[in-house]
Amino acid sequence: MKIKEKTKNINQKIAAVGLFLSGIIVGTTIVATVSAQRETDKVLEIAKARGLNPDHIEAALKTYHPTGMKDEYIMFSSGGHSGQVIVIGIPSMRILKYIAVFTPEPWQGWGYDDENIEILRGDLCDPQRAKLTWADTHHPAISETNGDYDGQFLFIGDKANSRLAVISLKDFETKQIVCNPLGNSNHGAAFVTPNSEYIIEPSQYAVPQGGRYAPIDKYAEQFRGYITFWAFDRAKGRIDTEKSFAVEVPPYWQDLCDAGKGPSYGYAFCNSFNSEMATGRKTLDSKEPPLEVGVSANDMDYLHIINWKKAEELVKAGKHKEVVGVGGFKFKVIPLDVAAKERILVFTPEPKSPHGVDVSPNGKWIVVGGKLDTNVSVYSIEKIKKATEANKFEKTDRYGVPIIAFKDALEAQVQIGLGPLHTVFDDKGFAYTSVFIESVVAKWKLEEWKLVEKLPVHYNIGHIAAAEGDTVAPDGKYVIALNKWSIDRFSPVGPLHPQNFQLIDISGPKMKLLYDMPIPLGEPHYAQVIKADKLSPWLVYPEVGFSPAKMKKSAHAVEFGKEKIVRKENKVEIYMTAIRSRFTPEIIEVNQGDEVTFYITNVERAREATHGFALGGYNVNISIEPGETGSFTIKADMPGVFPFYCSEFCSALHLEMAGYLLVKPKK
Ligand code: K7E
Ligand code: CUA
Repeated sequence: MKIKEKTKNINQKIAAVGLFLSGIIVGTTIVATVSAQRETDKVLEIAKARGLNPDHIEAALKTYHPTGMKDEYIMFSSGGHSGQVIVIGIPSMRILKYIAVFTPEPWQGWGYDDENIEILRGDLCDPQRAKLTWADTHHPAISETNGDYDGQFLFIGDKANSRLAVISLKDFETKQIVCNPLGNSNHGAAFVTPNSEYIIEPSQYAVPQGGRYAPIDKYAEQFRGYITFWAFDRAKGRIDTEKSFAVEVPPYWQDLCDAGKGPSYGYAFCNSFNSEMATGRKTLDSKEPPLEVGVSANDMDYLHIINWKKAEELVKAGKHKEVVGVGGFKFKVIPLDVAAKERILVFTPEPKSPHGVDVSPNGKWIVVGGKLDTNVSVYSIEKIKKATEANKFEKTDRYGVPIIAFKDALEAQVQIGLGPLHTVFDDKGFAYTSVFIESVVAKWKLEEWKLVEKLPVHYNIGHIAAAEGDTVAPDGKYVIALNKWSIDRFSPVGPLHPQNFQLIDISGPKMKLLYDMPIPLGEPHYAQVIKADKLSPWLVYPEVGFSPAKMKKSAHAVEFGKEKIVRKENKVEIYMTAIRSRFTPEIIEVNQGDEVTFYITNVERAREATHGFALGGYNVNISIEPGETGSFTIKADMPGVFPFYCSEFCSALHLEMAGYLLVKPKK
């Protein structure tokens, strides 16, 4: 009986979809003509042959983009340990670009061009970090104005090496990398304050101040964490390292942060998960607990509440120290005792192996997920401020940091499932939390503090992203589950599986799974989703001879017809132009041992007329986009004849776009 009813239901649904499809097929008239009916039958036949049910058909209709149709949203996803950023169209889930950030990438010429080699070396980077060729990117952050994405810049952190990158969304290229001289790992980077005044980078694994050596049994005395506030100079599009500062914090292994907004503007909230200060087994036969046990011993760790507005004033008043860090670089630090005394740093307990912290769109609520908890814990900024102003603390920690009692800061706990991690929001007052252990997205209602629905995802969701879902004005519509495991979702490709991004429709009363997208590049962590029309990238560079690194006309640009070769002793400079389908000059002869620099200007103004410059044997491939001046330098120590050619298929005579570098041997 029940099965019959169900079948009837499905049949009705299919008929409804059929009617809907016939409506589409006949276009403006809704009259189901005979030919439309035939088309509908054909569609339903395909669906039947492929085993698709009405939900699948609906999902296909909501995600399919015929040729030329563009996506409504753009997602910037971390590329995990690929060290890159992945740009994805939503809802089609098509990959649009990998932005080269910390890792060399030949198509973009990233790491081969002189100017971007310099960016990769980084600012404030010690010699070791200046040589790195990979990173573990975790959290991308789009620049904000008044708490809303403005589409101008993107920031992303490198967990492995405590670095931060600035990407311009004018050309989707990396403009700056900074190293944090205070330590060797971060995690929460990058999170921006509501006007991108600062980019927040918390350290993760505590190390001795400034990256010095200290024995592990001096952990409590000498190891420290840092919450770094990198000052962003929007006009220059660069981090101003001089104006940046850090707040020293106890060695509790800080995790993610989020910036307050509205009533919580001026604050940053950061998690920690090793208030035990566990240091693992110091010897192989040690009876001490291993790290994962030691670090998880306490039921509570500390939510760090940082008043960055006040910290900024203290730095202006000179109440900071200059710490000499890794590589001898100096950095402004507000010492822990000052931070505690001035109430720049205040704690409140947070349960059970905390991970994500996310501020609600109205700025009133701070949502914390605990990896081993079944609740999300919601804190009230009003209560936090009230307790701080009234000096109502239950105690201080061993470093003198005041602690607000859990009950004095907590607004509510919502039981949503085992292992809540990260939370994003929609435009209707709902929150969506990733629940790792249970493998679900949990939808719950803010202010009613009630679980509404759980949707299974495949599998073990880490982060979660929503359309503008961490701004003051989320769009609703879509949530993307950033699942860590795909297991059986795709055709097997060996033991290393891709991750699985799942697109979820949240526009209706029930969440609906629309699409599975494999991510085969690295393990992404966070992603942000911006309305596509907020981006206005260049289609060609604004003028001929443009340097993307300097974001202005290159000093080495050359006009078409004014190409030249300049020799000064054993230095040779080649000022070359590229245009379909010719490099000028084409034949270049140098002597073995010369230092040879090519400055190549792509004089094209046409969209897509990119030329690549590939030089075999010397490890060179640069990308010279329309208007760009690219450059590279080689030491011509290999004698011989080396063909160079254009590595982008730019025209019918693209193979002919070539030349020779002749390196004449020493006698
Ligand atoms: Cu934001 Cu993966 Cu770095 Cu959680 S972390 S999943
Ligand atoms: Cu230029 Cu191919």
